[in-house]
Amino acid sequence: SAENGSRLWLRYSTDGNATISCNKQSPMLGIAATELRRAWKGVPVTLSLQRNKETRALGEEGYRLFTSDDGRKITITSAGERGLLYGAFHLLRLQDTGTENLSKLNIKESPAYNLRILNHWDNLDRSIERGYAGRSLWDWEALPSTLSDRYADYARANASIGINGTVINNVNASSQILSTEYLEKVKALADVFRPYGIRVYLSINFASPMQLGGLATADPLDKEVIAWWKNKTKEIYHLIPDFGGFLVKANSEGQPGPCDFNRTHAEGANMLADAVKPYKGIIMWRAFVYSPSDADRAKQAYLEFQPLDGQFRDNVIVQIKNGPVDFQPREPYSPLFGAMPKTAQMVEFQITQEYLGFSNHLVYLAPMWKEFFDFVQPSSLKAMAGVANIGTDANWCGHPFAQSNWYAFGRLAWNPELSAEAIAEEWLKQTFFNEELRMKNEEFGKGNEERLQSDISINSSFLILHSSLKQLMMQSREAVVDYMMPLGLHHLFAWGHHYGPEPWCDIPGARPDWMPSYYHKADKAGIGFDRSHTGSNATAQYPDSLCHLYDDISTCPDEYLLWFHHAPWNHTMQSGRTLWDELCYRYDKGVQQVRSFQRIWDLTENYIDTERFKDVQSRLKIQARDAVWWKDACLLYFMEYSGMRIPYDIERPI
Ligand code: GCW
Repeated sequence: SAENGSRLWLRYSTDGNATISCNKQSPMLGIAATELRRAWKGVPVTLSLQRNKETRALGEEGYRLFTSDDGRKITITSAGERGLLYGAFHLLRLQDTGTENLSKLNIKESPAYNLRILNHWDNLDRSIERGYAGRSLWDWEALPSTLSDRYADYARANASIGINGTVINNVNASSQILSTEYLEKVKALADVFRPYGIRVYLSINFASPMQLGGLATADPLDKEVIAWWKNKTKEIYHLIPDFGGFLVKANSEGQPGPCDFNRTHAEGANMLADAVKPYKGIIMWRAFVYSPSDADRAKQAYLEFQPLDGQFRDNVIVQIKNGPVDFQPREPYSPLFGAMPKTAQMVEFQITQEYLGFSNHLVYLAPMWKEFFDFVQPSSLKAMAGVANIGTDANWCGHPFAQSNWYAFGRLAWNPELSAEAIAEEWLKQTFFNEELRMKNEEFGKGNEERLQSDISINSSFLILHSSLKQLMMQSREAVVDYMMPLGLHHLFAWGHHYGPEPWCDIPGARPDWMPSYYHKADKAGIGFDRSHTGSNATAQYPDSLCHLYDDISTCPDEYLLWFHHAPWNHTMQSGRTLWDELCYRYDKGVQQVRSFQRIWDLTENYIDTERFKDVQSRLKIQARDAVWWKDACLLYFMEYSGMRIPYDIERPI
């Protein structure tokens, strides 16, 4: 059945047997208590809403979770209802992962960010831009009168990992979303999400006053425009009193914005910020801007936004993608982070795998997000947003392992200090190796002692498999970098769909910055984009120490080499190989790794339900074929420039 994937990481059995009490009643506390009643098997638990010094210090969403001295009861206490909800899910997670001594709990938690937000690129016709898991969950036709069960399931899953906001429509926004008809539908969703601690936000089209309001302009300094937004905001808050605010993509990829009226991004953002201010709303203003111009695309967001530092209202947050180009398998971090000390900033990660093999490739993204935090101090950010990978597919995300990316996003937004490995471990235990499977494992063991003894692969058993799967997840991001775009290469994708390789793509008349050759710049002399001082000088946007490191070809780390330099084919790499040979080895390594993932996965057959086993197995086949496709396409193409041979110990192109 579709059961298996649909339960996400919340697979715990429903034979809870403990007494659960709560010192207050509310819809949210009711949810927290019900979760515990259903599944908690242990000493009584009390949910205690309490405002004292300790709970206030932990904040409305923080909590303390502790066992009494005699070990006979557990208390979760918080100053806010959401804290109790998160505490309840925390306790269930501990039970499900079996990682702690439940009789001696003393945990204090509070989130690193107050805003932990999913961005859905969902259109009103239920298509999803860059969505690979079916259609949009939001059934606009049936709303507001009919509510799908999945709305609450979605909210529950988010609450279990601490996500507390959702932007439900695409940043390429239809102004229709602000029509009264649609706002009533949005309200219906907000009402479902509210008891799970989730606020609704909307993406808006900057030209809405014209498109929807019939005004002649959308100039943010125009009186009528200002009044239009004020009225619209009032209408929204009347329907949804805890509405979160707006997300805006302006003057980017053809979207309207303040620059159309010769105003700055700050002027546009501030006008909206003033409209939502009385209701405590916020504006998330995206910095994803670039246009076909002489300036290197990687430099443009910085060039446009950095000079505006200090000009934004305090309820505006500039939302910046992790890298300076666009969600590539590996990018250096965007130098705009840290460059606007007087402006609130947040990071936008992409959970949906637009450039990472869609829902076909197994790629665990937490290592990539952690890499970003190697460069950007978590505390320098105000919030975290993730572009969702969720759709109507029975298993929500397409690939069963893509669920781990939704999970990891939530966990990191709660605590960016968690390691990618710890999160993988938690997720695996809850998703594949919970009680139900432990039992299956024991049963399998019973009649099969002999086989277990003799067959090494079976004998590798449950726990070893668990650690192999964790390794597989941990290696998966580096593998995709290797088979798609190693050594700092980027954007070699085929036109439009961003799935397969097309480094040779050349469409006459098309935007040059949408052509792979703009990025790889392969020629007889070498390959890579010179962003050093001899080229676009993008390196100068980085803080001094990194600027020097990246700018000098002899110190630039291999993984960013072709991002920052046009290197000669025989350039000596850190491994001692020539650039060309290293490129060949990396592509080959990526392919080999995916094959090793297949072998590891095949060992899980006896431990995992057939449905998910087969699903992952067949997707890994696609991934392995795609990896070969990438390797062959890129090496055969670049070989024409390098004029060098593919080393003999590497698999020949097919
Ligand atoms: O990653 C690119 C995508 C577009 C997307 C845009 C953006 C929503 O290819 O589909 O549009 O970025 O982030 O605005």
